Amino acid sequence: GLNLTNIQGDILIGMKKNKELFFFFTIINSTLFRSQLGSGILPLITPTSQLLAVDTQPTTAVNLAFSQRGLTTLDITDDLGDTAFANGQIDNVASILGDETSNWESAFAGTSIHGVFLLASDTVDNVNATLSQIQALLNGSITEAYSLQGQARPADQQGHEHFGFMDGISNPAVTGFSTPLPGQQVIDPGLFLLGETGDTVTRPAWAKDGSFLAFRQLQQRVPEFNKFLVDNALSNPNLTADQNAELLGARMMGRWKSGAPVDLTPTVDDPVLAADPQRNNNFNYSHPGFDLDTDQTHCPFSAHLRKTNPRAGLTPENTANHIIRAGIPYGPEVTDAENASNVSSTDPSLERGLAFVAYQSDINAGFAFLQQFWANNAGYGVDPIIGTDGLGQPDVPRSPSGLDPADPTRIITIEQDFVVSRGGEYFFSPSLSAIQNTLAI
Ligand code: N7H
Repeated sequence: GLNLTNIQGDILIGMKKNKELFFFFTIINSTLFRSQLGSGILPLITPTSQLLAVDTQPTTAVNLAFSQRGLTTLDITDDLGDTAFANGQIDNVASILGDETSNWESAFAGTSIHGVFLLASDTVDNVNATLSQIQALLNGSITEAYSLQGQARPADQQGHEHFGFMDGISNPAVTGFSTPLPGQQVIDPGLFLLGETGDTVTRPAWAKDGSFLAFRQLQQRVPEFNKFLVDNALSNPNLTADQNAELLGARMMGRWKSGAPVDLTPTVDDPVLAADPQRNNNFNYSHPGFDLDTDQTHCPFSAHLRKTNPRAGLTPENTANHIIRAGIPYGPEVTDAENASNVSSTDPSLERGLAFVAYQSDINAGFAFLQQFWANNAGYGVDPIIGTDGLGQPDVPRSPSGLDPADPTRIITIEQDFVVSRGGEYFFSPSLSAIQNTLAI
């Protein structure tokens, strides 16, 4: 089995709290920082084992990860064997990810981010108290480079991202760790943890049981997305106009807002199915007597869910390109004024989106692969949620087919990006023993 007391908790199961602060920092005194890391900070770091049962969960869960620049600042010169990590996310910006660089937060575009503390709790007060404790322990050896406060959406939208869709349903099961639910793909731990079965890259011994964290601040233009659905509502005669708008959104996503998979319930939402973990992930896009290469009556080929994980759509079923997602929404609810105008406010305090977190042992096979070769791939249509033209141009019209079940050849052009990348960074989330024995002095 895996050493769950040594693996940081966010990687395999996620910290799953309603508030999560991403505190990006610059190390200004490497020696002082390293001297405080073992006795001071390490006891606050939450391993996987502590998150498994409610009674062992800390009030505030803490994880810690470093950028390549951060490791270099700490005089850790070993090559971790991942070029994307070594070069930093800015190196991938336009050609691989398709981001428009001018939309990047300046901190992500700059050189000051050495690491990130992930602080998760039920309240912002708890998070801030733990942050103060960390800053006191680090005694002026770091400064804030940037921070992003993630928060679950309110009331019945809890667990749903800002477009309104239930998130966090389909993550892979990890061999030796999780018992797979029906339909859940079972993936070797080495795809997520360095040095475990399935990781074929040569790494320094201390990197074992660490993971690469791909962080992305992804702004969501919610009023624009909603207007698009209304303006392009489908025309199923058995559905109301509202339901036809919902149907279009569900087909773009691959799940209904409830989380029910379109592959299992193609024309109506099914909240009971959505809430049933024995059934809500138990599909692979194939059906008896169904031509997987042409039939889009259930789920469109371009749906976000199908683009980012084609399941049986690839033969043999893909076992190489998987991530574990652990993101959380950020920003406030849509205001009445934004709803009335159908336009997102330009007020920075009203920016909303997804603080996207993906774990993998190989960034070029994980997050970057999914974005570049699947989401941004025009074959079967670019991903209508997160796809870009792959050249770093904003609002380039995308032309997915298959969204209209009545006429799968019909192209419904999307003129606008509903998700705008504000940038991010690649980090390494080391094991607790690596923090103790290699990073600390
Ligand atoms: Fe996606 N969304 O709410 O629109 N995503 N995603 N994602 N995503 C998924 O099944 C969303 C993004 C994946 O195994 C769901 O758990 C939004 C990036 C993968 O079948 C929803 C953004 C990448 C899956 C969303 C965003 C991915 C997945 C369904 C950006 C990788 C699982 C919930 C703002 C490059 C696929 C669920 C599978 C599911 C949304 C970004 C990947 C609702 C809003 C950048 C692998």
